[in-house]
Amino acid sequence: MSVISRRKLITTGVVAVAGVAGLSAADRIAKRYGLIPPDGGGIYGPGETLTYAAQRLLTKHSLAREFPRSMISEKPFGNELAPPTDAFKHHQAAGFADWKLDVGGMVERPTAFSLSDLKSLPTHSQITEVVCEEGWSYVAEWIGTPLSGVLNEVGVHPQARYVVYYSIEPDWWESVDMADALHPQTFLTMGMNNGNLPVHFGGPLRLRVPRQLGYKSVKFITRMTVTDSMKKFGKGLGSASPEAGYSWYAGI
Ligand SMILES: Nc1nc2c(c(=O)[nH]1)N[C@H]1C(S)=C(S)[C@@H](COP(=O)(O)O)O[C@H]1N2
Ligand SMILES: [Mo]
Repeated sequence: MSVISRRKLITTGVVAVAGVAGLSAADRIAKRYGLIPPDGGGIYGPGETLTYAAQRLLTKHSLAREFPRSMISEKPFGNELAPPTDAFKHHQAAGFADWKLDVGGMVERPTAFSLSDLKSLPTHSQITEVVCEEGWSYVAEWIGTPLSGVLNEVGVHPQARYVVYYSIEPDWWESVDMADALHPQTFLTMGMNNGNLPVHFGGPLRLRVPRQLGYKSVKFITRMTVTDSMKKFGKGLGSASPEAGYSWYAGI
């Protein structure tokens, strides 16, 4: 597909969504509001852009559904036991006493947060659903601190557009845009269903991104980088998911 016709497809999507009369206006809007996702240039680019742009324009301030306590799943499905790496086993044996979340990149004050640092920040809880792209889901209570508070602590530069986050588990990394990073339901979680977050479910520290599919809720988080561009991360597509054929933006 030529560059021109791909651009037309992208902007046509935005026109349909925004109801704006004219491709050049839509093109300006898409650029101005950053509606082209990092993986928007791939073969599936136009589709990814339409989904992302549609969500961003229509649901900018929406919340993921929260459930009553009575709907918490009795048998939530944790699809992994623990990362089979020595680094993780050492932390586990030490009761995660030295677990750190390093936050750096485009911030005023790069900081390594211990779990007790994070626990001293305001604690919130949400009862939301984990939805796997493979078709299963469960509802649980997630307890933690909103990522926005941590980002305020470190002082994010105004040009920042994405937050990249890494698991201690090799090859598990993702990113979200600032709208999702600052979203009130995006939590660094350390608790689940009134207890500590079990290793099964990503303990001791998992980022919950309830407005997107389960794979954006990366387990065993150790590191975050704030950036204005995803070009220099991995293959430049925004995260490990598009490298494996899934879309970077996985809104639900
Ligand atoms: N580090 C890490 N994070 C991960 C995964 C993983 O294998 N490793 N699986 C992801 C996928 S595909 C899904 S659907 C959810 C599953 O969450 P659960 O185990 O709580 O059901 O975790 C996500 N986070
Ligand atoms: Mo998944």
